[in-house]
Amino acid sequence: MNIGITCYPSLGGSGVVATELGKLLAERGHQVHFITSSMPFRLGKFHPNIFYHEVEVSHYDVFKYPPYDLTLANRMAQVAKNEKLDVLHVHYAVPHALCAYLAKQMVGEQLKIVTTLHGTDITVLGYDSSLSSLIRFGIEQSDMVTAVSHDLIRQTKELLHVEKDIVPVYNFVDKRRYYPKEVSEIKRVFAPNGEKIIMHISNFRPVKRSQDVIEVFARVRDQMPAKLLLIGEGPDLSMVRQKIVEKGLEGDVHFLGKQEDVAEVISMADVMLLPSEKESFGLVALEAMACGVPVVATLAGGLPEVVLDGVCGFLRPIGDVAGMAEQTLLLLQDEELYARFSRSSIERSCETFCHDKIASEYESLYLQLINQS
Ligand code: GMT
Repeated sequence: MNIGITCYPSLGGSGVVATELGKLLAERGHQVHFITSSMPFRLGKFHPNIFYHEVEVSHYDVFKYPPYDLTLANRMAQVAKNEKLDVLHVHYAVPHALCAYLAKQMVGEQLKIVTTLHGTDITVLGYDSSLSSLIRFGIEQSDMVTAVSHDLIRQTKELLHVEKDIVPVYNFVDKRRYYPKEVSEIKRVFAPNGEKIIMHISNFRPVKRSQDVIEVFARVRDQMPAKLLLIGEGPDLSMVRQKIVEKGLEGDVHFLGKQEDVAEVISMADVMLLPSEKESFGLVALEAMACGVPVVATLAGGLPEVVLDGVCGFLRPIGDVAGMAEQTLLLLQDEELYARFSRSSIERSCETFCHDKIASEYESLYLQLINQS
């Protein structure tokens, strides 16, 4: 098949999933065309079946706002025609599903549009009355719509009153790259006396409730020696730094910024903390599980579909920092329980969220659409 993929190419779960999916489809012999504003950051090394088509926006003086969406739609139509795309798979409803709809009007019915909903396109933007009707339209006009969790499907239907069938397709993790790595030497750099390592990875946006990470860590740190590693960057990071100083935790917290080789970094952790308020899936939780790291998180969105409570980690109500601290301590202090959770996490990530399984699911959805016409 000839498959076009559009996503947000910078850091973020939806961009990671779209890029990794494209790479898997290329490995399976399909021709994959990325149509994005810049090179997706996880695209990596050359592959003969992967092509990159940059969307370059004109900056004419008459435009108060550069018309990115129109330029993207035009580029999608060009690539669809030139490369004879069978399917255009867009990740994120706005503006990608709408641009794809416009491209289809230019190219013709043979171009099948698959839209994958990732979360904030619905759970945040869906509340924005200046966008919600447009998001609904983009969803209804797609030939097929998938979402990364059952909870996201429920929320999409409730919030936007969408009638269309939405197919659940979970995110995946590539078990050839995500597994417990031997990192004892780098671990010693951050935890020289064998302290336990608690980790949080996010874009530090308000929905991640990163201040709760500090609250949980402070409670754990009161009971046992521990270090906190914070990975990623974002708007709440300065507030987090301030809170760390207020609590006198500077000596026990390390900021690692954005990281490329996440599997290696995650392998240093003993527990992954994800106290989010909204999380349609929680890719970071899955990546941690694949590396054998149990997750302590909230009962938010799709997280309970990923992290089985009491099996691969523990889930507490949003904001229950005392509960999350208690569960983290339980995991860190009971070796037998920890080993069991770690094993179950690896098993679940390899079975339910295996990269090959999910790539096959997308492949058969594309074929279903192509064969319908
Ligand atoms: O979490 C974010 O703020 C980034 C966002 C994105 O667009 O990449 O993540 C969303 O998509 C990921 C991939 O499907 C999911 O794992 C995240 O749970 C989801 N984020 C939210 O729902 C807040």
